[in-house]
Amino acid sequence: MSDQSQLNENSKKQSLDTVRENAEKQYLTTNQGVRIPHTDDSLKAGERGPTLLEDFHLREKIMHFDHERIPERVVHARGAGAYGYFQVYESMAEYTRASFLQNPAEKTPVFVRFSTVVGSRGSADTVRDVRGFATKFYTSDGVFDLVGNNFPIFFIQDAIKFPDLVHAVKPEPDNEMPQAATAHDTAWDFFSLLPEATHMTMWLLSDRALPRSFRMMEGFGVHTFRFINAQGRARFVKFHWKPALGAHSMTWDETQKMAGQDPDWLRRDLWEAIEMGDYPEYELGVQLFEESDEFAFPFDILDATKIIPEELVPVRRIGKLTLNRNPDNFFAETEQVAFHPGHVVSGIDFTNDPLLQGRLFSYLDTQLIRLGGPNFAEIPVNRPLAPVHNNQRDGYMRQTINTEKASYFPNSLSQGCPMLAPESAHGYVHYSEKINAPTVRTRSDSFKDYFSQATLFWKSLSPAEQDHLVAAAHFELGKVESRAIRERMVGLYAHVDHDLARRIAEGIGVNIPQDNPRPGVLPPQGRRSVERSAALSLENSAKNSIKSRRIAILAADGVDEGTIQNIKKALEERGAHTTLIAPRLGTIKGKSGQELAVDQSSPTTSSIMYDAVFIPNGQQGIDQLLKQGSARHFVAEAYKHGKAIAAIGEGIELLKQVDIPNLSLSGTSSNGTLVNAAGVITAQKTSDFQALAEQFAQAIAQH
Ligand code: HDD
Repeated sequence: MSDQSQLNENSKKQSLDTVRENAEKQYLTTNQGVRIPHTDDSLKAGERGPTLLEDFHLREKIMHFDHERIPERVVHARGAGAYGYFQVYESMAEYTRASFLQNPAEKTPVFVRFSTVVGSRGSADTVRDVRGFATKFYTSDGVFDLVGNNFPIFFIQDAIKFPDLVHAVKPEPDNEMPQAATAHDTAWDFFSLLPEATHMTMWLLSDRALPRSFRMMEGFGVHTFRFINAQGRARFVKFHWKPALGAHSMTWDETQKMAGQDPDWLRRDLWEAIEMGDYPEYELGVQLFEESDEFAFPFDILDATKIIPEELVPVRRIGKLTLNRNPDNFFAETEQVAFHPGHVVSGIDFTNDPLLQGRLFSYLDTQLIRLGGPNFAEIPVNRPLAPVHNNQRDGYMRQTINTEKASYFPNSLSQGCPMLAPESAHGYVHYSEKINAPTVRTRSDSFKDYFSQATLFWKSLSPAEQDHLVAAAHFELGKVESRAIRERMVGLYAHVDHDLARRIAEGIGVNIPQDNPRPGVLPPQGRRSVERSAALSLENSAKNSIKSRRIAILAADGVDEGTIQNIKKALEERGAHTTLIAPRLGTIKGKSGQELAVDQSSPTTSSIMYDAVFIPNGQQGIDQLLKQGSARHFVAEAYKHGKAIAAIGEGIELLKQVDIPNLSLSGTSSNGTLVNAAGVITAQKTSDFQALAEQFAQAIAQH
């Protein structure tokens, strides 16, 4: 039975204390606890003789090592996780009886795992891909898993197509290439033959597939679920995660370079942010609507390839997720965490979305092969905080020691326990939906409008986002060898928007097919719909803060240390982090002789790892930087990627030496600074520093 007062933010952490191990001041032992005095040589018959079978320490050490690996997840293999808590803003009792959505004073512990989908465990973080956003709520009524993505829709409408989808997008079977990429023939062959995937491919080609950070990424439950309140009344609900820092992306060029320079970029960003106390935050949003509105929209609410535009059903923000603790052990926690959309709690229920229904089957299966048996719920990270009592027994790696004689129900030997929980004791009662229908293997016509929402997405993007999407299509489809596949894809995009198809076709050597019948059906007329949706464009995302942004300060012996201290102070006061980059590690000497500690040497870092660049004054220092190709490259590359750049005094000289077309560096505004349209800010005089710092911060916030 649940007792909410027992749970708090630290409940999960405390529950893990019993299994945490720390070897500080302890002796080395075998797994049987036998102390070991020597672990560098095996037991031999003579110094140069054969190794002996009786060396149990050697045998055990090698045996364990030989079995360290488990199968990686068939999809979402690469990921990073963190613990935190969720807190609802006000009671949602009117809509749901879910215990963790009742009491604003209660903090429900959570574990979140972010992931890429296609790549294997060792692949790069910044590839073009969907990102997983899976949240495990350890509620007082049991575990609720919200297993979502950073896109609000999916490729396919029915789970039976999932193996086909994954086979198509994974590396090709003959040579296992390319890794973590959809830019190849089998992926686009499949998409080109499956019009229902067209909407999702547009998201995949958009900047959404290149998040700047897991902390700057939206999340979506994708399917329509149900909320059920204590009176048994149901409403439909769609789940959203809205990041406090807004949703932001990298450029394609940055992500490609990052895949080589720091393949762990997103994982590292999450880890470091938590270590530095920049706790990632996301608001939980819900789109709630009445059951009577099931057929109010021009699309089917059971079709996972459709969004419900926020203009039709607004997103109500109902609570906040805060991630504040990194795991202690990647394998034990992040690798062994097992999510399942079927892990729901009283007050949350499913709908007949055929993609969701298939998922309910799949996730338990996959844990059996991945984690080696049916007892994976006993792995510490997976254990609910709500008590577990049932008649399930045995199996590989069973941890629980059940002490009752009876492991069946009904029984009298254990006084009928564990006893059945009525609804009043938070027993999970399934929503009772009346179904009277023939058995069919078919797709409802209401799922067959494949293009309207792809058009909505395209029209809602800003011109710059549209350009990026077209460029991404040139890359992805440019890698497709089969001309017929490229042509079919352009044929599908022609049904989304003719201009889009024409622009894509131009870059991939094909024409829009002449004979191009539109597959599917047109949407029903006269229902509530929208032409554009502001929430679909990243340009409308929050741009009011530079919190946790990374700013590079380029420096060398002879720069003005006063300016460096001032810019560090000005940016750090606003929550950003600065990195002093110099030609070598150690310290540099400022123009007044003061020593400054160098954070990174130029060979070990690059502009793609920063959100903005600052170039200080100080003639000698700038002269030194000018001699360095790497400093010029740093600034030129930052400019190319649209980063904010600020230079003061002699620092402007470095900007002038960088080949930046059409960049005017002459003239000043009334406050002494010059703000260039492309986010370059300069001030000739150090007395104008304050105005420069203010404008620099504003430019960084614009992303
Ligand atoms: Fe899935 C993992 C999200 C459709 C079968 N999925 C997985 C993860 C996420 C999603 C975030 C990683 C969880 C973790 O971090 O451990 N999946 C989705 C979303 C979908 C979706 C948002 C559509 C709306 N998935 C989907 C379908 C099927 C699966 C239709 C099968 C019928 N998914 C799996 C899986 C995985 C998985 C094979 C691999 C590892 C795992 O489950 O634990 O069972």
